Amino acid sequence: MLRRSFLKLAGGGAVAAALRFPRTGNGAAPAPGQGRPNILFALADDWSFGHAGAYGCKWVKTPAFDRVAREGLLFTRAYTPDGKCAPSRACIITGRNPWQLGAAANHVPFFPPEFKSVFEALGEHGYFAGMTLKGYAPGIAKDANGKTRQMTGQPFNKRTAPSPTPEISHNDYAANFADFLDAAPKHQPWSFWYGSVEPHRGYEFGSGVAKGGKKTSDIDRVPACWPDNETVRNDLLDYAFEVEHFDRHLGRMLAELEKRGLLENTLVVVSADNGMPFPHDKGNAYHDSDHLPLAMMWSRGIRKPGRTVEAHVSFIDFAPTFIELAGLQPEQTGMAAITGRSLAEYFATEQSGRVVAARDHVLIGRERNDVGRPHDQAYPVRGIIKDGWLYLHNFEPTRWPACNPETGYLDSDGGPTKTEVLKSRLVPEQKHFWDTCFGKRPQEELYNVQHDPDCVANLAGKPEHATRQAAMKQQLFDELKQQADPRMSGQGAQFDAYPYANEKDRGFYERYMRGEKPRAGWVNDSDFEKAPLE
Ligand SMILES: [Ca+2]
Repeated sequence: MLRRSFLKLAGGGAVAAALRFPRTGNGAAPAPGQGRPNILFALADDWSFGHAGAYGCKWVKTPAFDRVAREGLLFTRAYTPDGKCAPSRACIITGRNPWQLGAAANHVPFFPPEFKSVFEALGEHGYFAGMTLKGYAPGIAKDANGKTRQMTGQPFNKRTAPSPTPEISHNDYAANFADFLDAAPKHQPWSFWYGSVEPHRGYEFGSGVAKGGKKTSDIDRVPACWPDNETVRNDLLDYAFEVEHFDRHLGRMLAELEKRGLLENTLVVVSADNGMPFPHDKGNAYHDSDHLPLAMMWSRGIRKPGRTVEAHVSFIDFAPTFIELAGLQPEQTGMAAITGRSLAEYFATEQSGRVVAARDHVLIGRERNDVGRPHDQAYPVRGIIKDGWLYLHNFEPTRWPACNPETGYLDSDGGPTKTEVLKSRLVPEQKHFWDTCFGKRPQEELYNVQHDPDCVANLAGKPEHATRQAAMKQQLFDELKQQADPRMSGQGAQFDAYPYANEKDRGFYERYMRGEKPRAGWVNDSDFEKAPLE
């Protein structure tokens, strides 16, 4: 069957059936490997929305991402429900929101054995599942018998290569992908999780200029939550240089698929687990924390490539998409009930824009990210993004949002921009940067993210926005109740009680204040304030 007529068949209510059983031209049974699509899931580590050529950015060059968008779909409103590595990845692999995942709502948890991942399910249903470097992490995931789980597939990490800076991984991701393709049985579909650790910190300071050929003047704007100076601009360019490393390996993977004749029937998904590792972004619940780049291509299955999808989509939508493309019913998978909704409805249409009316908002939130508050407590937040507005509800506003100052603000990765913002606390005309990134926050926050994407002007409590604020809170709480969020039934303290899986850092606050020197490798020594702040 020709591609066009297959896609015609795939329209309307027949999407799932048609996508499950694409046939070859002469009506014969599908050729080996040409039935169910392969899945290449490329996940950068800490990359924010907008920082790709396809979104018009000039100082981050991403030809491979741009190609995926051009030959497939570019999403402009894709959000993780939780802007931190482990909980975001938990949402991806389960199709459930963080508040539906018990201990896996937290960063560095003991991942509950009862939640099967979509890649484990695909592996049980005929897929060959592989991965490289960073899969579900950081956290400890064992099955009921104590055996370590491979929740994103079997690892392929043997190949290494010299890295452009000492801070970039030696993993030769693309070569490991080629090894995986060599190992994949020829008559099976496969899934591969490309788990880059770029652009996670640290960075080689000045590498964006020295090695990436960039100029600090290339940056069109510095977000309003940080000082605009050469140090911050260099930090941004060093981040850009690492994004480009991720993208280069993606480009090599696409070329490898093309060479092997596999690109046509591979769904390629490219995104990041959370926003950039800068204060106010990664680990928070602001717009840049959770709003992420996303592009997908699949020559055989996506109609009218080059479309832009403006609907709100959530990372909990990936797992049901993969299940649908694998021709499985959710109940066959053995996974806990999925909250997300398959994105395949965007593949078989010719329309751009929102397409599905129900996708007019997303829910977001956070529980415990890093340790560094008394008793390993979280900074619990829930939020909703709708109609260009972000409403946030902070459940424990007396706590420090980025963790306690005297223990290094551990919820914010150390780096030049964090250091600049911390310095601003002592400079009266700049202290607003510190207040925005690290100061305590009111219970409710409301931002017009179309006009204030950096979320620096909190409009909650303003009479002219009271109706919107109340309506957004109502919808958020109603939906969280439907999803059995423990925060809605007074049981939220359970998230604080789940132990941090890394014993070395558990109870960090009390141990540090007792005079022990536990070492938090992701921040700088200068991040620790000499005394508690009010
Ligand atoms: Ca991350």
